[in-house]
Amino acid sequence: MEDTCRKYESEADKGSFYITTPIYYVNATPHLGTAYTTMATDTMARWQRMDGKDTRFLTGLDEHGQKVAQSAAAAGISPQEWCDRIAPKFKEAWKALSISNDDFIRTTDERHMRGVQAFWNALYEKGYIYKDTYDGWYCVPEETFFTAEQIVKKEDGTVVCPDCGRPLEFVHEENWFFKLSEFGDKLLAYYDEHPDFICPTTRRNEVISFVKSGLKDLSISRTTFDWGVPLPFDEGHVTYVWIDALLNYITAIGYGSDDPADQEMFAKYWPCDIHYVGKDIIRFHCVIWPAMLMAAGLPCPKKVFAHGFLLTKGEKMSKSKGNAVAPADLTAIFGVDAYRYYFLSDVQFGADGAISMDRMAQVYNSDLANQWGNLVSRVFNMCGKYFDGKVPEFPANQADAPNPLRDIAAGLYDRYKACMDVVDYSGAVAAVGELCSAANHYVEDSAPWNLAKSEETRDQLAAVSYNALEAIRSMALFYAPFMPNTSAEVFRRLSLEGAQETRRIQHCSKWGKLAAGNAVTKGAPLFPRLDAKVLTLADK
Ligand code: ME8
Repeated sequence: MEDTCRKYESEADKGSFYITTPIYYVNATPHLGTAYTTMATDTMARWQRMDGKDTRFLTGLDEHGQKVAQSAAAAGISPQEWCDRIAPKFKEAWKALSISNDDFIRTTDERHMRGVQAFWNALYEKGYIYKDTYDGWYCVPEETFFTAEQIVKKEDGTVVCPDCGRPLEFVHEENWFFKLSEFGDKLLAYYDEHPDFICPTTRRNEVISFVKSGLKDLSISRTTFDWGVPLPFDEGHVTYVWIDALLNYITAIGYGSDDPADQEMFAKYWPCDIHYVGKDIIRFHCVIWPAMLMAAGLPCPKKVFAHGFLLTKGEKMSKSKGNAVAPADLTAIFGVDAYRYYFLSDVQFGADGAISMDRMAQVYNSDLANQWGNLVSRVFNMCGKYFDGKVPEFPANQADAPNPLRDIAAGLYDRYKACMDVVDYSGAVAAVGELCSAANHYVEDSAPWNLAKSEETRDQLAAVSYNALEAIRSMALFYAPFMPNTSAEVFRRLSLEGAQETRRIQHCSKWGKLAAGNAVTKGAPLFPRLDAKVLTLADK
């Protein structure tokens, strides 16, 4: 991956790993776009756990702000009721996609509101806020302020958002302001000293030139509505929703709490290892967020990785564009694991990716049905037929025979880890795919059906079968962060139930750990070939 970044290793490695998704607005239900970030985060979190890191994976919901207040009012219910109706839909959708988050924060949680207020007090004490009048434009759907220089005026006189093209509101309010303008040089110095902070590199360049163009102070409280976290020292003001939302990353791990257990958690996990975000919200995460943390005297995150957009017919998928597809519509056709595999392997993480049903079907059939699924079926069948459904002993007299699978598997951990270290999912998957395709060729070339014809070649048959089974065990380990359910199933069939829960993948993936005598169950195909009729339906 050329346009990438270096590793996210910190000088003081605490053995912990903290990773987050954005917290999603509750004005929409989960769609392929929000699911994409969440799956990518899940895959990285699963990998870090398997690789021995004490991992914390946070996701959640952004429940305050004008947009949510307006949606609730239009539905004739209170904003809290609105949030309470949407929140379970996210939780269910993530569960259905096998998302293994350790926590789920909602900005209406008491722990969060308390933390936000503690943060206000810190900013106040450190002198980074002041009160003034805001006269300017506001985009409610994006919850973003725009200056007169940034807005777009249409021919009919309407003023629209430069980002999303929707009409802007003019706001005249007395607000609290954050002295963001004081942080330009400090931010540039931080980017300079931490070249890996913003990834991929294109985004880093974009942020640097934005900061160099000059930062203005930011309005961070609102007074014309009340759906937000109240200021601890100024009644009638609620926190600007982006300030509220960004703070979730620290309130969820105990910021603002007096409880020693919370404080310990904060010390363990902060600063965050990676914030995953879409490229739409990079400035909030790479400019405003680190400036807020610097103002409060807290360390900045180690990395923000901004991925691209999933597009349908060339447009970003989103609720407002009316082109949102629910993950369940695709998992019903492809299954959860194939869905996860496709988006993480075929779309280069960082770049935009078109959502194509045809391409999904192609990848499903070639990589999963014909390669991974086929390999497991044929090797487990072989084991049933020739070795009574048991892992054969590897014959000592075969130790010096060429063993291409062992050779490939020997370097797999290093190759895979090197890719995951730079957030290259496609590369990590390709490293496992190489072993998979080699194993299919190996079985084909070794012709076990011929070896089975004579007692003289019985040892060779046992060696071929053992090697193929052992390669499968290794692949199931490395595929587990991407396809956790399939790996769990492969391990069940190998009588190694739960092997994907390991915290020591480097050790467990060492060649030869598969014990002879383990029962091997054949089972149904892991990835049945897709019915052409189903695909025609799906494309409509
Ligand atoms: O921005 N392709 O929430 P949001 C890829 N609440 N990713 C997409 C996508 C697409 N078509 N559509 C959405 C907010 N996403 C704030 C965040 S965080 C402190 C506050 C993903 O519900 C992507 O990660 O609009 C994007 O950044 C995020 O959803 C925006 O979610």
